[in-house]
Amino acid sequence: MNERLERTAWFREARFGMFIHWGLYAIPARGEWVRSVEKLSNEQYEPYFREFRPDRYDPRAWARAAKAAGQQYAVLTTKHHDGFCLFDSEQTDYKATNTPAQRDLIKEYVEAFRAEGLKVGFYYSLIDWHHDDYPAYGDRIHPMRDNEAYKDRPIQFERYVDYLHAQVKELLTRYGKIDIMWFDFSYDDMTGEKWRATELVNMIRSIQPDIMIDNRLGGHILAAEPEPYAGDFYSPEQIVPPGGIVDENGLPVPWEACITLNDNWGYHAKDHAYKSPKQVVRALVECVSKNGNMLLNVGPNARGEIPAESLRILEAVGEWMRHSGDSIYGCGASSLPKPEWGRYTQNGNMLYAHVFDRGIGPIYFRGLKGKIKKARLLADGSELKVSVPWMAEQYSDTDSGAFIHLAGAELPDEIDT
Ligand code: JFZ
Repeated sequence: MNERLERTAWFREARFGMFIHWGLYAIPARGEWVRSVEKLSNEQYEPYFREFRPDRYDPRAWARAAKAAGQQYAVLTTKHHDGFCLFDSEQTDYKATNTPAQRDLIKEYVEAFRAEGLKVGFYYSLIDWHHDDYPAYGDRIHPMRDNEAYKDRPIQFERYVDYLHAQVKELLTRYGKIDIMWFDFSYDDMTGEKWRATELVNMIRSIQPDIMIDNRLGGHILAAEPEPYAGDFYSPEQIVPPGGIVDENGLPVPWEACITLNDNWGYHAKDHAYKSPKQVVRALVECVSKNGNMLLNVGPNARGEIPAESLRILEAVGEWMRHSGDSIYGCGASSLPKPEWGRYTQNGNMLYAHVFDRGIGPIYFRGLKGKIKKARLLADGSELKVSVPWMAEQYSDTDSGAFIHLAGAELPDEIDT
């Protein structure tokens, strides 16, 4: 087993995590890109720093919600693109301890999630709209890119890279064992060694030898010989990759689809385009059926609470996970082709059939004639009748399939997968 597979072993078993986007942008409540999208100057964004008072911040409640949803790990934004730090960094004054919050919010997060038995990850933005030495012009993602005043501003980019390295070091030395480092993101020529990525990864591994790192420092994670900083897992965003993810040799690469519950990562007061619990469960099943994980996002509000709509979805997903989690944890792709009526996940010789399209009559299992030792309904453990087509021609049964009968079975009704 290579190092990447060793480091990600727990992660590939866990399959389901919570992504948390939280920062000053929760106050304007128009998503985490608000500063860029609306081209807000430092002066216009400044009030949020002075007003940040998350009086309802209770990371134990977040951790309990994650655990009850069946999530086994979490990743929180220690710093997003706006540069604001939720932790007590010595490298900047732009941090939670200098707001009315007056405390290190990362420390409390780590302690709370660990106490619930969840693995802990840090999101850290490579992009920084606040640092004086981050390029502000000629750069497609900076809020000030169209502002002439910023055009010839002299910057010393290496000072920013030093800052980034020093902050990562703080994050990985102060809070004990950290399980995931999630960098975001590289683009254009702002990638790889521009971040002094090999040096950065060597430093990270010297402090936290078992930590997993995502693939957004740049490099080619799918190459036969990836760069040392190419990452341990691939991070598709807002999509479940149709064919899973394989490298140039055709070998599976660990991956994690990050997915929002509505259409924003950061809190957005007017975005009610929430997915249904059923859609979320099916997306999770889809990920696992292709050897992947799902990192499901919540965007707590300015007072520090996960929105009620998000909590309701998490609860319903948790309900499903309680009776059907065995078809997720420790499972991966089946070697059988995708069935017409849904998805397979598999753990050893245990095959899980996720029936998305119940249709009428028994469910047909192509190619499995004589191979099903026993069939049970996962939700309640009750046995199900297995039969073989009695008039094979009638079903054009060239693949020698078998039927499993659901008639009379109590299917979980709320989310009928
Ligand atoms: C980034 C952030 O800009 C966003 O705010 C959020 O944090 C998300 C998880 O990550 O967005 C990206 C990053 C990379 C791609 C797309 C959106 N990409 O590579 O396609």
